[in-house]
Amino acid sequence: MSDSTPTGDVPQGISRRRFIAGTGSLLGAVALAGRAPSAAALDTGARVPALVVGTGYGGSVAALRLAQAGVDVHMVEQGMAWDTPGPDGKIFANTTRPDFRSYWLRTRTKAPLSNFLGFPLDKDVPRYTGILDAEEMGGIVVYQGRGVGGGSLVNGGMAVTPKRENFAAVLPSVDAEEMYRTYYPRANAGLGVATVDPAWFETAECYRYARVGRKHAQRSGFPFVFVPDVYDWDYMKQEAAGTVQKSALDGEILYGNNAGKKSLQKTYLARAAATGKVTVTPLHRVTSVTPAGGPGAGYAVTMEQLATNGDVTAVKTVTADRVFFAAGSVGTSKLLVELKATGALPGLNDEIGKGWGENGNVMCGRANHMWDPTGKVQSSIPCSGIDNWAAGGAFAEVAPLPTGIETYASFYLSITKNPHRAAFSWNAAAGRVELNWQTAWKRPSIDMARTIFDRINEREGTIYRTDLFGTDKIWGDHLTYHPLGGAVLNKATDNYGRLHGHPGLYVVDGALIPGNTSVNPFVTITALAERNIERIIATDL
Ligand code: FAE
Repeated sequence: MSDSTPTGDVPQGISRRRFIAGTGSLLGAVALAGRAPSAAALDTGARVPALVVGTGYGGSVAALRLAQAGVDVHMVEQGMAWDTPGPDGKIFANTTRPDFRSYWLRTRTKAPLSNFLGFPLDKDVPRYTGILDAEEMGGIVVYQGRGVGGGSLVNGGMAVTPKRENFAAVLPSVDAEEMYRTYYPRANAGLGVATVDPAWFETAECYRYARVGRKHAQRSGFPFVFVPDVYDWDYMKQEAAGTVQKSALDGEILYGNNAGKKSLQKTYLARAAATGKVTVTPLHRVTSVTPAGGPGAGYAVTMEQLATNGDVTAVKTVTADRVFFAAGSVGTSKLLVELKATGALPGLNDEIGKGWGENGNVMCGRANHMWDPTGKVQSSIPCSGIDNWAAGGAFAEVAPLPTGIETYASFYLSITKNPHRAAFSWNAAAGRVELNWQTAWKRPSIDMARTIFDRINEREGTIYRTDLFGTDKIWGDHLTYHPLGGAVLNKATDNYGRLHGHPGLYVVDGALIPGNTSVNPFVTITALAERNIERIIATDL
């Protein structure tokens, strides 16, 4: 779940110092400017050497590394730049007070937790190119970030490297040794990943919920692990001390974070901007990519310019020598499936659109006893998890429930070894791409999550909450935060993301990963992009 000025309403000098303190020398001085590439209009008829569709993790890595190799890069992003404060002086809306900035072209909010204590939480909002997309397709709601920075604008920043023994199931064709030696460390450094200070954790009121989560996990015999994050932990300590504007401790996460989170705008995109070779065109949606002529002529890329109410105000076509698809698992898959089916990219193979999964996401809450309060003020940034992957197929993030009141609730997002994979297909009559995910396919995920929470409930004498996802509904099984796949590595592409059939077209985002990463996915998406772009630069340019 961030911005070109590090905060919306904190004086810039203060926030920049905090940011420097939290990132150290890791990212280099350029990143500390915290500035995304300048926005520039791309006009019809322009010719660019490299065009990147989307500005999330895969796109940001590709843009930075191409620019460092001397290539001029143009990034096209359908969402907003998120660099201008709204009427309240802040760039992003608070999680508890969604407004026009919060949702992508919806007239009613669609909060992942739809209810609380029996009351529905959703409300009407003006239709706007807001930051969080709740895309409903094929029996599942797929949450995604929209704007310069992609998912890094809205996510919890949990930066988890999968266990080495699970890696073969994540990316079977990739040399694990190389990933763990070179590309995971490179991704973690580039993202500014760090772990909470364990001594501070023990006393911080805002992590009471995580300590309760640990106690319950350990009493039932489950391994409890600290999980790294891209939040500036030093800034959070100062939030707790009351010396800076509160962000994580004001519950900011889902609709953007106005201070301490190191989104891509502060890391990869800031470094890309500092090369002087990367520009971004926000509020433009790529709709077509097709060969511009004979071999070597590049690709004609068509895009729609969007007004903030979603209306199309112009259609533009430019030519790009190379196109990097980085529109996210769903965005890239939808584009490629349509372009193959409609004949714009006839050389794509039959793997396009296949191998999509939701990282086995399922949520639940538990009702604790009165002697186990989880805290009125909870940091919106999770820092820990329960690892029952090997024994029960579930890794559960100990998640916050930052409501501002004492709820006595423990809340979890589980990532499970769900075996089901869906496919995208083109519905010609309706003129849209569809996904054949089945609601019932979440059953294995629920069973796997229960390997943890049934046992904890039994040990603690507690019960599941039934009021968070409706009335009398335990499981948040209707959604995912982690869409993966649809243009799987070494199937739809070669082993480095080159699309079959069309030289000069590449996939660099979460679409490459076949449905599951066993943990939260963005470090793996980043590391894989680092691996692939290094090879592409060495051999294709
Ligand atoms: P992504 O970041 O989604 O970027 C794609 C970009 O392309 C977006 O900005 C789109 O607006 C843009 N786009 C799409 N279509 C077009 C088009 N046609 N033309 C132009 N632009 C387009 O892709 N992961 C973790 O590892 N840890 C977490 O703690 C975590 N928490 C999450 C919490 C929430 C609420 C959500 C929604 C996600 C969370 N994730 C988390 C998932 C993570 O953000 C996601 O895997 C990555 O952002 C995916 O990266 P990609 O580069 O694939």
